[in-house]
Amino acid sequence: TTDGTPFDYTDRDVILYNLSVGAKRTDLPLVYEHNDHFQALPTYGVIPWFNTETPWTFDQIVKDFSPMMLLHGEQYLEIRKFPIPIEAKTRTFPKLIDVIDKGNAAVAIAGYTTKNAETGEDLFYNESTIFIRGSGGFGGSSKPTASRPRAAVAAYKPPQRQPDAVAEKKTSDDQAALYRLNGDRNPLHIDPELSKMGGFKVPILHGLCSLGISGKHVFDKYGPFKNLKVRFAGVVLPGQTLRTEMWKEGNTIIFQTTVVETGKPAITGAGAELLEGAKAKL
Ligand code: HDC
Repeated sequence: TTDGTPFDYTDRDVILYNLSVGAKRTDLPLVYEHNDHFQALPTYGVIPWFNTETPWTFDQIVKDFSPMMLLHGEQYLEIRKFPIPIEAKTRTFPKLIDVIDKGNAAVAIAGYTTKNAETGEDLFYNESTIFIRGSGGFGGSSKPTASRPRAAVAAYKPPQRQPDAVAEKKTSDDQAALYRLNGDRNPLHIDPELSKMGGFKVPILHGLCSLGISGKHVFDKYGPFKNLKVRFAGVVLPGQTLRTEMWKEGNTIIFQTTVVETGKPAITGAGAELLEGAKAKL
């Protein structure tokens, strides 16, 4: 609707989110609402837009759409208000940006502006790229046609040198079961029968969970960032270990995330621009 889709959250949602991307009970600013520095991780901004009603459906914009063939391809997040409120009533306004025909697959890109429902000010802006296997060949352009924010399409490439920082997190076997309580109840992440239909032997981890874990690695080392962009380059299974390699180039942290057990990439082409004047320590 033109009024946007409402999403209200409280400190409970913030704590659940922080825990679901790797915060520990000892990270008091992330898990304890009475801590003086209680805060949402910057990547909490990928939560309020998620269940936004759109004036389009995938059936209308691509061929032979099947929900189990849909994968999260890329995500761009911009945090437009600091500090992130620890509770808020929000409304999100969607727009379809581009639909690309990759032959076998279709790629759909949409943008979502999340506003504070009470003040009208922008809180977050997201651009989500969805990769739909088997839905290409509808006669669309094979290259992007829309103009997009610079940081959303930046070609982040790690420099040749060794990473400036590395962090690892072993996900739990129950990681996706926990993460879905943030709002993405896609059965691909919990239901073995349906994930098999999508081509996966076991339910896979949410792309946005890997984004949150990697984003926390960047945050732990370098502090808050004003935007972040990733490509989900390979599937992650709950229980696997994610290793984030980071390079600081000026005000930008370029990073990539690998599945330690297999050596395969999970996140590539990723970067975050740091919030100026912010400090690394919680
Ligand atoms: O990269 C492959 C892959 O498997 N990636 C991992 C996907 C993943 O695990 N995502 C997270 C889990 S799914 C999820 O969380 C769903 C969630 O519940 C719902 C999300 C959103 C809901 C929103 C509601 C509105 C794969 C399969 C994506 C691509 O691999 P290949 O088919 O081998 O492709 P490749 O031959 O490498 O490239 C073909 C063309 O596609 C482009 N491309 C590749 N990976 C891309 C991508 N585009 C966008 N995102 C990606 N991740 C390539 O550039 C190439 O294009 P071109 O031919 O023009 O160079």
